[in-house]
Amino acid sequence: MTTTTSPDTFPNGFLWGGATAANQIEGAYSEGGKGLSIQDVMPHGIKTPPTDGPTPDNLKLEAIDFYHRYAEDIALFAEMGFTVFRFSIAWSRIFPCGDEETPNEEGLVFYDRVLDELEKHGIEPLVTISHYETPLHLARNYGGWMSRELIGFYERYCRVLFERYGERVKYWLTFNEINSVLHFPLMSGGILTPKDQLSQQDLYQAVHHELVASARATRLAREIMPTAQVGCMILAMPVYPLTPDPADVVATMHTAHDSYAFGDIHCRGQYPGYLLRRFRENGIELEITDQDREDLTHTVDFVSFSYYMSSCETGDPARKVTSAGNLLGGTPNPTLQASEWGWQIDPQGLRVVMNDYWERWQKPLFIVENGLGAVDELVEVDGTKTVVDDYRIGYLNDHLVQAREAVADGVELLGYTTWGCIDLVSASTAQLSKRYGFIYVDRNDDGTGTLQRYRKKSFDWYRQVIATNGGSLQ
Ligand code: BGP
Repeated sequence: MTTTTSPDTFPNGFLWGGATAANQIEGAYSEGGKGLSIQDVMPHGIKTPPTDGPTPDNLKLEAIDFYHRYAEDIALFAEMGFTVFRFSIAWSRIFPCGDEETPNEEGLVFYDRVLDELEKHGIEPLVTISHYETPLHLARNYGGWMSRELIGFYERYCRVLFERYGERVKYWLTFNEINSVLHFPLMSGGILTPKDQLSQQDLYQAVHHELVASARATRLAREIMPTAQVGCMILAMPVYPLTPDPADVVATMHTAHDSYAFGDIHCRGQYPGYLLRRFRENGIELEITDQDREDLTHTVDFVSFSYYMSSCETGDPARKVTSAGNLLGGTPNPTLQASEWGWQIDPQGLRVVMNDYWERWQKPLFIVENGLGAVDELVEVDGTKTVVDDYRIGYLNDHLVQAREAVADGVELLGYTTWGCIDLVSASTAQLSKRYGFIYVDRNDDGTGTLQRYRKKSFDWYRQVIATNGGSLQ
């Protein structure tokens, strides 16, 4: 395990908890008046085309049944000492098609109940407004975020959420991993056109619409909930030059710009020069209205991000490799080990990315995803079923140590939520066997299992970390 060089600890009031997304935990895909979302037709994750409708092999249709078991699950989070819980609201529970005038009351009531439960345990909610869950109707009938009309639908959805939950929810995230739309147009942008048939023009227009929608949500939040804090959410994957060759360094800069652009716009309120240049040189002419420009000036209060891994970049096409397991691709780093799914494990990269973002944007940061997807084995220890997940403890410990280093470097960090604090369905592969949780859920990739919950060894470890505000880290 990495050792810390600093005696500093996390700030007082630091928020500790876990993160989830509606489509990966709730199930009940057609209950409570919910409409279909794109996830209901994505049974095998991001690598395969969508199906015509929901199919029995789609684990997300039932997921881990949080829809019916939320009280039990939140009680377990409370037992670990969570002070924050990140979850998303399923847009298609509130607006089943996405383009209705009035919301579905039953959907709103479900989240009232979730918030009641969190309040009961003194857990602060952190709400993602859109986490890879565009209503399917918007994807099929409008072309997803390629259509400007989605800005209005999203704004209406936000207004409903802010008016309904504004007094109970302080922290909001507009779009999960907004930069991922460049890589996964369906999952992140509700765009059914296969990526290889999608023009850069259409893709960046969709990006623009999401960015404007995010800024409008921020403005609306300030009007309706003056004390709310709105953050953008970025998939952070630091990219290193494969060699000291300046050509590799320049290639690295270009790849890094893909992610920086989203933070730059959210934090500075305008398009950066390097992106405008890319548009010019590739014949991309976006429709950007004066109103859009004004909207974009409503910048976020904080920057949240997911962090799992880093990768390398090279300017030499012969050396460029896209390793199969990597979320965004990228050339593997020869100095790092990878997870069972090929994600390269790099705790120090977290410190690097935190310093980088802080220096670039000068906005408080929030780590809203970090964790290890691994195969777990349920075993019996002293008569109790559990998982001895020392590998997960090691991963999280080492990342938290580096986060603490970054705090000692002067980075302002609001909190930390591990990804998939309870086992859930994977976003990229739609498996349940890729487990992240402190809580094991008895459900298998073939759909069998009792859905019963079991505390893993990491459950007690995390409780200790929270109780000591990180003091127990090694
Ligand atoms: C992020 C997503 C999450 C989550 C996580 C882990 O990209 O925001 O929804 O799933 O990655 O990825 P996976 O589930 O593919 O292992």
